[in-house]
Amino acid sequence: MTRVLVLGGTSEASALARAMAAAGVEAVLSYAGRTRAPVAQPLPVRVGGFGGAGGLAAWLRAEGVTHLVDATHPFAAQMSRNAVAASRATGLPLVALERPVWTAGPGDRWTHVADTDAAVVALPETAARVFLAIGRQTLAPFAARPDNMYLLRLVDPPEAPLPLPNTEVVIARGPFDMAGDTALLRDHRIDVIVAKNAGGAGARAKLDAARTLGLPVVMIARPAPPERAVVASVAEVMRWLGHPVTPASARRGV
Ligand code: 3Y8
Ligand code: NAP
Repeated sequence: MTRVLVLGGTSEASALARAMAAAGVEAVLSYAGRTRAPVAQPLPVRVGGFGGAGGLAAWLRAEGVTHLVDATHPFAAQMSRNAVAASRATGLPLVALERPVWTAGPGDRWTHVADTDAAVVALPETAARVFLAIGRQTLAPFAARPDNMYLLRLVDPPEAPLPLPNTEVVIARGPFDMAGDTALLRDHRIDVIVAKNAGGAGARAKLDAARTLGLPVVMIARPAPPERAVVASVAEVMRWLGHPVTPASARRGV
């Protein structure tokens, strides 16, 4: 009897949850509990950490899980490492659902940097209006440039004071679209965008808007993922689970 744990928190995980529910696969979707009200899901949901790789392995055993799917964000590196360790400890099969990196196209003005600290160094020398589209958890390094105005897009209103003196805050969950992101960049008179190479469609709009407006982008590379089996589509995960998506089920919108 198949029983799947999906480590979620991305639009791909939400799409996988819909396909599993439509196919009647027994599964649980897991969130870290980073946001106040995660998107509702058509599967049972659990929220919060497991207590490291050991806690995850214990949860998998206690819940009789047979398959583990890591559909977390490419920057959720610790969770992905724990999934590999728990898969080894329990002997359970693991596959990662990972979207391809974004690559620059004609007209894109990207500067690739290795991490957030390098992104700070890559900012313009003179004071600028910067769209920091990297969430809330990695803002502190930008306090080294208090002369900049930072536009922040957060999922929930900040509870603690922000580590940056000069900010404009927009509360939005995404996925985002071209019209909205173009207006955002224009309305806030943005000079440069800082983004994580998340991949996927959910946050790509700001890059297309930047190209249209001729704005430079500082693109933070993903942390190196651990060794594990990787697929790039929901259909491949469903096949891996032994529930191939058929044309009929595809018509049902899975
Ligand atoms: C809690 C689940 C869906 C989910 C939507 C995707 C699309 C929008 C792109 C920008 C970039 C950012 C941020 C972002 C994206 C989708 C997707 C994606 C980036 C939710 C979600 C959870 C989180 C956690 C949150 C982080 C933050 C990062 C905002 C739900 C909405 C900036 C990453 O306040 C906090 O602590 C927020 C933390 C981790 C990064 C950070 O360091 O602050 N995501 N995002 C998940 C959990 O609890 O397990 O609330 O419903 C999911 C989504 N985030 O179903 O369509 O790529 O899948 N999320 C980044 O990529 O840079 C926004 O603004 O352009
Ligand atoms: P992380 O740094 O890799 O993980 C830190 C700890 O958070 C993990 O060790 C685990 O705690 C817990 N955790 C993370 N994801 C979890 C999940 N799906 N279910 C249960 N526990 C989870 O993770 P993160 O970067 O903070 O990301 C947290 C969540 O936000 C993930 O669901 C991720 O998919 C989503 N997200 C992240 C980003 C991003 O930019 N980082 C972007 C979009 C969405 P224990 O060790 O206690 O188990």
